[in-house]
Amino acid sequence: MGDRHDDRAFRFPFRSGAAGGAGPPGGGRSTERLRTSERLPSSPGFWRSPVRGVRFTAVLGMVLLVGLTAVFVTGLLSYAAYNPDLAAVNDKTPDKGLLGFYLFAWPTGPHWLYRLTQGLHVTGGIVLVPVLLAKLWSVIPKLFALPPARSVGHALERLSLLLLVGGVLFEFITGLLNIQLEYVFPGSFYPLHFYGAWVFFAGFVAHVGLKFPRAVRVLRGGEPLRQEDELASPAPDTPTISRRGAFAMVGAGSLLLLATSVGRSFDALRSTALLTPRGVADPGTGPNGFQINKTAASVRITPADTGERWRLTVVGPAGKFAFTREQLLAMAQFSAALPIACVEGWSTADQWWRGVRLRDLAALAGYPDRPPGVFVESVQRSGSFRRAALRDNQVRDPRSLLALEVNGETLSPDHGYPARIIVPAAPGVLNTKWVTRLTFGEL
Ligand SMILES: Nc1nc2c(c(=O)[nH]1)N[C@H]1C(S)=C(S)[C@@H](COP(=O)(O)O)O[C@H]1N2
Ligand SMILES: [Mo]
Repeated sequence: MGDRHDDRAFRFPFRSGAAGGAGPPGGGRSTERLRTSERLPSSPGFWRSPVRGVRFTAVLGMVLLVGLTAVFVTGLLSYAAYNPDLAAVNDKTPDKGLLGFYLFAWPTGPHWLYRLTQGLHVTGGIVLVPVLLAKLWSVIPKLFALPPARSVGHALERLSLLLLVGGVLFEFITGLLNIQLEYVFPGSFYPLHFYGAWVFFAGFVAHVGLKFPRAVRVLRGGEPLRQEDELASPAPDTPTISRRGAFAMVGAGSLLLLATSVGRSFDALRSTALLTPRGVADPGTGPNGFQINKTAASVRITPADTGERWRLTVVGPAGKFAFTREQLLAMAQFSAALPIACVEGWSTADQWWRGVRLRDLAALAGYPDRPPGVFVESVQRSGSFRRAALRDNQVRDPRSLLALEVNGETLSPDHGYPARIIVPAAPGVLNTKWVTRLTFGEL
């Protein structure tokens, strides 16, 4: 092994100054020193792929500029859709302070809004993995370049890279773990992914500010001279793949991931979503035969909890009222075609829900005109999604239901029998199953 490296050092003698001034430490000129330095990743001659170069990096950088921006923005939207500014039950990051500056009242239309934004967020993130890995690979010589900092400016730049690279890897790893395994985190996934996103974004903005003009110049101009290309190896190996071939490989990797991921958002393609383990329970066929997040059994809901003794309690200024399922079925029934769209990125086509409008229940509770928000509780005893708060605009929407039936059949136990919430454009988390109590009022 040592022989091979020696050989290489002789064939491509390293000349300091030829490649961005990262000379051997101490300026050693003896053959002995050169040999040692060539073996270290801090030497530009150590990195020999002829594919590396500023053009390769600039192209990938531009793809990531667009792609990661889209993933970041849809991520912020996803967080807003949880209504964390509404009530403590919805808020997984009570210490977010200024970082929550952008939160807004999540709308109820178009009814597929969250299905779209979260599908883009998750599938987009998955598809960008090969591009991200290729981009990191393309600049890896710089990670080892010596001296670690040439100036204060350079030191600051490298610090921003730490935020950027650390942040982006952290976000991808936590995101992928969450959609694959769920709940492998110490505490909640949300604060990790939310705060991590802002750390990443700070580094991202700094990096784009520093590199964008150069990337544009590189992409506009022709192939740069080797001396001007600090990412090109000063001692390139014989090519085994062209640069175009390398792009094709990255693109093919992304397409493969896309092909095995988009199915999570479309019923007809569900079986192609090989990378989606969301098949906790086989939903079976028939009216209730669509994706199930958690089964009743998995959150320890027994038939006794939802049987004869079950009541829906409605609370408001008019008092406290309890209804059996039969009484609810005797009220005016309304229908709405709405999907389930989970934070994990999967969603269903529109299902045909039928039940009592939330605004009618609000009227019963004492809000006949402008209904306020509602605090929803299920019979589930533990778990973070057993309760949720909904906004006034969500209660007001005539499509927001306490559903009793789906696709013309009684709700199955796993889809929330005896009654569940369904709200247009809301994330799955807010569509509480096995509901037993609705408290209307300012939250
Ligand atoms: N009580 C209760 N309701 C719940 C949940 C839960 O864990 N407990 N999970 C939510 C989540 S995360 C989703 S995506 C939807 C899924 O609904 P489905 O299983 O009917 O498709 O239910 C929501 N309602
Ligand atoms: Mo979900």
